Amino acid sequence: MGSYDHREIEKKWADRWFEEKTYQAKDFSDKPKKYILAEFPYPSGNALHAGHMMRYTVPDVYARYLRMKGYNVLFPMGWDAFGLPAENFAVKSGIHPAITTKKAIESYRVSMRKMGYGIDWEREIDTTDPNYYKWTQWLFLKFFQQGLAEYREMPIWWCEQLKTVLSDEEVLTDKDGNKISERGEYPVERKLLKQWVLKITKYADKLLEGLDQIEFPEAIKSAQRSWIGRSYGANVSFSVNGTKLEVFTTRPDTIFGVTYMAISPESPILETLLRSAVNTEEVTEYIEESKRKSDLEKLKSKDKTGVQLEGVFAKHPFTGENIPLFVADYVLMDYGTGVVMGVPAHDERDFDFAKKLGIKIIPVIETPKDFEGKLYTGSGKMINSAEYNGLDSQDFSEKVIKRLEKEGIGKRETQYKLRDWIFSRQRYWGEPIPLIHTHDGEILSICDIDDPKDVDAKLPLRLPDVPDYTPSSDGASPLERNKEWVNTTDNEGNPARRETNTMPNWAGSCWYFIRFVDPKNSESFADVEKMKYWLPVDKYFGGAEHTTMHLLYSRFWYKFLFDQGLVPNQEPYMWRMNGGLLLGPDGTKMSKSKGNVVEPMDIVENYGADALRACICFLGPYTDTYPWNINGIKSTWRLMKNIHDFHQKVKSANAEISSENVLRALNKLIFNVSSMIESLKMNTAVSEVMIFMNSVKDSGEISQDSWMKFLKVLAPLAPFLAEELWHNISGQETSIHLQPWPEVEARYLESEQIIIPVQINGKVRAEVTFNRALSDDEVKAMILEDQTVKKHIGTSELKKFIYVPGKIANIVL
Ligand code: ANZ
Repeated sequence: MGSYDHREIEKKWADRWFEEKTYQAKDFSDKPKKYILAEFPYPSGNALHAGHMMRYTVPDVYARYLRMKGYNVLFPMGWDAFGLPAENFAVKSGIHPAITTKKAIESYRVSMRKMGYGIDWEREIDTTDPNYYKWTQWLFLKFFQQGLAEYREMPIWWCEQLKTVLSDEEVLTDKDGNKISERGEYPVERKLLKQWVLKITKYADKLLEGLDQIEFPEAIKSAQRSWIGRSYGANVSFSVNGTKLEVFTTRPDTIFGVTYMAISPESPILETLLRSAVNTEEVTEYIEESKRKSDLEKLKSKDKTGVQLEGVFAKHPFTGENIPLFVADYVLMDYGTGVVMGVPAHDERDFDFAKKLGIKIIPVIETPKDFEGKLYTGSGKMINSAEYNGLDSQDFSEKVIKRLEKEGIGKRETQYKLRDWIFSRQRYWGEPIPLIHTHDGEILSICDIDDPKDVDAKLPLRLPDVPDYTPSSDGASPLERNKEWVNTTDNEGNPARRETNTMPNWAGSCWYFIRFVDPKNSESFADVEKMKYWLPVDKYFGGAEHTTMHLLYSRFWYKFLFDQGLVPNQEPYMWRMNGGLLLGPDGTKMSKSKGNVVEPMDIVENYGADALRACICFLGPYTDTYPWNINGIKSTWRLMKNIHDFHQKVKSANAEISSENVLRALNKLIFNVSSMIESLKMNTAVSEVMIFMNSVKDSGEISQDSWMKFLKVLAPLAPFLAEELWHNISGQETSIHLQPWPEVEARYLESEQIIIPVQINGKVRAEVTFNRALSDDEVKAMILEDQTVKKHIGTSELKKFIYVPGKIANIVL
């Protein structure tokens, strides 16, 4: 062995792992399975970018560790390759997106291999591959068959520059309050267009309830909960000249405090009401003006605006009093009924509005004595509420609902903030929607999805290879121009037209984790038995930006498929962690214009992937955001070189046994690194390796056997170097990455005994003392055998057992 040459070592092993399929996951193996998933990338640009390094390195270290711990690990990778960025790049460069995408995928694949990710390459998938999107289309048709895909006129965000519809999530507000597209930052406007929607709202309750079954960080759960935004309340009818004006309220108890009603400027009711108003012109002007504002601006603005519909009044359902009507843009059309009963005494937005427009304010709930705010929005004793004075407001709320229902002027109601998901784009680079519009206006599937022969004959509906894929100036899909493709016939041979919209970016990623289980299946989207073996995903790593989009969309697909009996469980991902960002060396977001972009492949070339992996891990916990630090890579490169050079000393010294000091350091290393990787603290794992290397130099003799154990501990973090040295010293043919993880010898640990508190249903009920070196399963067995613990469990069913190594055990009954 010569000096440390990372280029030679890494090239050699990257190729061999690939040829030998070292990281192949085995279907139906007897070993316990672990499905570790890191969100697959969008292949654009030249190679992996810096952000990917964090996103994949930490999950890869974890997956490698689990493999050595004896699990049958599935760590797959693929390409989420349809969508806007590829298409925009194609439009700009004049190169067809199919070509640019293919090139990008190739370079991503190369850079992932260079990074040493332990991927099962046999399972690679590409969402733009017709063999893949055949099933994306089939799944869409399943939604269509079940009435969950609908063609509907929708108010949508339209971006003139991108010539496309954008979802709420893809629209941002700039510093001047204007709405802009997330991609490209172009202006966007509201338009009414016919769109395909998937009825995710039908799954709102299931999506909420499912959150209790899975281990997602509380921040992600609460973001999904508020995105879904379930509110309980009632719909109440107010009558206006004989017509009904219905409102949704979460506070029926404030009904006697209603002093005005406010209607959204977009409400269709206004057309009728305007006829009775005396100031039609003024109101119409206001309506026009409000079209130019975004929902967020209308809701958030402290400066509420509105105009009264003069000469028209609503009748209070209980008192019969006349209530003035206003058009006000803080009332949104697509929430509740688009009409609000104004209770300025107890609702902040109503209060601001009433103050501005001089509307009277009637408190109906007694303000508690110690209350200091300007406006009491809580519950309490009813006042100014006729015969109900003195009642508790929550009891009164129930009474109001009962009375409304009895009198037929209202009913209990639940509302959601979640909107149905617009599932079509007027763009070229996406999955074609496999539907036709018949000459008499019917919409039909192009195949019978329950007939395998028909499916095979008609799907995939290929994206035609068109020379001109630029968006049309009228907003129609570019496919519209391809008359040969568009004009088709129905089953009876009558002329029909193909649907020309394509699916959104998110379609392919809604089910890719299912396909990894059985990527080459041509008869179904995945084999049932394979799904039963591998699913759900055990650990899912990804980006925070996907909390309310991909992560919610794919849960929705999975729940729907479960209801159709097509997948084996109710939740796709048992556990989730969002990764932080890697910033430029200057601590700001990496961007080409700022010139602070770190190119991972340059670093791999200069310092090696092992050093880069260790450096990334060493930066800090996965969930945090850090600036890139060049000194970090220098020091991890030195670490690799030290290990490499020390290896040769160990080999030539050829010691029979290790000194006590070495054995103590080694066992501490094994113990600590195990628990650190298990709790995903790769940063401290790297520092343990550094500590070990420092101590072992002056700790006396180190045997080859001990050194090989050290190499195994190093393997997940620096897979290339560990492999090279392992083969050099062990004389074995089999990869180090397929060796068992070394066992801790407890007698060498400084403090052998540890005490672990045991929580049962949230309360500490016992403390159990055991040897540090026990495996997690042994610890579990010991805890469940403990007399005090047993007593508390009694005959209850054990729902969950969580053990945080070395810290705490949690039992849920
Ligand atoms: C009267 C009232 C009194 C209300 C009170 C609240 C407090 P969440 O909790 O977010 O679901 N609302 C209903 N539809 C609306 C719309 N389209 N645009 C804007 N606001 C709307 O909010 C429900 C409450 O928001 C409803 O209850 C209604 O005001 C308002 F002390 O009715 B409430």
